[in-house]
Amino acid sequence: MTRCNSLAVGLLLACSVMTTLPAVTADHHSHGTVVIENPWSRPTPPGSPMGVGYMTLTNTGDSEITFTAAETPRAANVSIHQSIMNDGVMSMQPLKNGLTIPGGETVELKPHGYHLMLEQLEGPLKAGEAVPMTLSFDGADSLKVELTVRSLDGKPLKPQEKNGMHGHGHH
Ligand SMILES: [Cu+2]
Repeated sequence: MTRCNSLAVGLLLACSVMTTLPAVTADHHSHGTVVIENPWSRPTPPGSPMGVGYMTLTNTGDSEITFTAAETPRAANVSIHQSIMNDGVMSMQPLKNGLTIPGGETVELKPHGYHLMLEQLEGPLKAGEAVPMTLSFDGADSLKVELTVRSLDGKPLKPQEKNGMHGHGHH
């Protein structure tokens, strides 16, 4: 008898929770949350039209989101690319439909994998510089990040190898 009563109470509670939840969480389901870690780039040689962008994206929400686009004042266009190994040759292609990140999952943009392509650079990317970028998503709010331009070998910054510049102070 007591068992029946507690079961009935439990069902009642479950019902009342279920009827109130959708209204409360509607906003959370339509807007996932993305956490960006370690956004970085590489320096580019003078005259090079292309730069790269890497970062780790974590979808902390419970619904799928899609990383659709990125833009920066430092380049005319930014594409999301995928590197593919084909017969020992690395090539890359744009992800036309963006990069989908399931709820709770992390996707890493890194060398030889997914990456951002900064096209038609306004000028060379220099080691130590911060490149502002806006990331756009389907299913989440857009985000502003800054890509740290690392030294070419990815190690902490150190003085560049001098190239024919030893001697007197003037050039
Ligand atoms: Cu690329």
